[in-house]
Amino acid sequence: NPPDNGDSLVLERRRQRLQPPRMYQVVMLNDDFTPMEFVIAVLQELFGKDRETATQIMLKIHLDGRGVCGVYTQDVAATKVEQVLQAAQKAGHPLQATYEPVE
Ligand code: NFA
Repeated sequence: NPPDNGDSLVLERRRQRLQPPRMYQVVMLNDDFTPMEFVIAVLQELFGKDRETATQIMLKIHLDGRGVCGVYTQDVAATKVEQVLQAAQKAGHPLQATYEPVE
């Protein structure tokens, strides 16, 4: 990593032209207690899915144990995970989410 002087901004600009930033997928995990309707609502409200797509993703998570909710830059992915965990905690559900780099 370059030192944090003015040149680092130049190097970052160069990196941005050469390759896009690494992307991260937000992954939601199944559990036995969170209501299906709560998961659908989270997918619609926090991830911008329509009801049909949200239902498909929820069922995928329910059947496979995990599913991708969206793909974002790292800072946005981290914020989405925080928002899911906060909404789940507030509602008293054990819903879990994380994020991981896209291959
Ligand atoms: N498995 C949960 C149920 O049967 C539904 C669920 C789906 C939970 C996706 C978490 C994630 N109520």
